[in-house]
Amino acid sequence: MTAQVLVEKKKLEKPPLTIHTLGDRVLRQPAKRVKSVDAEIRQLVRDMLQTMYSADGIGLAAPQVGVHKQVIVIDCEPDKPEAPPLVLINPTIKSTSGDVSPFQEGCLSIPGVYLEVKRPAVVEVSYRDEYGRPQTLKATDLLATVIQHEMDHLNGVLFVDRVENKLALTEELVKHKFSPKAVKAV
Ligand code: GNR
Ligand code: NI
Repeated sequence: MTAQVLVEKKKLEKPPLTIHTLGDRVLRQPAKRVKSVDAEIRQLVRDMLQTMYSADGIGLAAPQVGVHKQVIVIDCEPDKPEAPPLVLINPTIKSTSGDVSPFQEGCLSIPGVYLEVKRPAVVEVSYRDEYGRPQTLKATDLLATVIQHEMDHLNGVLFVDRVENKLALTEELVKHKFSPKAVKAV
């Protein structure tokens, strides 16, 4: 029997994991492929889900909690108790649409900062789920954006690296006490 990864969608007073913030080196290190989706990975997924719900996020990538493994959790419907979250292990992009759409993005690792990023509007992604089963998914709209945002985290890339409006970027970072020097060109 494989244990369920599902957790209650609620805020914990003391979340199991700590989220690193912009300027912290761990966010810039690439994540390694998961060799075996086992009980240890499912425990990591559970801890990541509880940490994400506690922080009011709709996505979380393992490098944000200092774990350099290709593990992502996403829940675009955190207020729907019965909607299952999405777990992406070793994700790869199979195709992207030619057309890009702009989206106001935020990141739990850069709290308070919201800026526009343009990304492909549709992505097709292959991955393993929390039981190691291969899956593919075609995503649009917010989900397509969040998947790409999370996959960037696995490569040490943050959404601020992709912001085109550099003036707005600097202003918004300084306003929230982050150093513009922490941004890397992509
Ligand atoms: O909670 C989050 N919201 C969000 C909004 C727009 C685009 C991307 C995101 S992901 C973010 C959580 C996070 O930082 N994941 O890495
Ligand atoms: Ni993020």
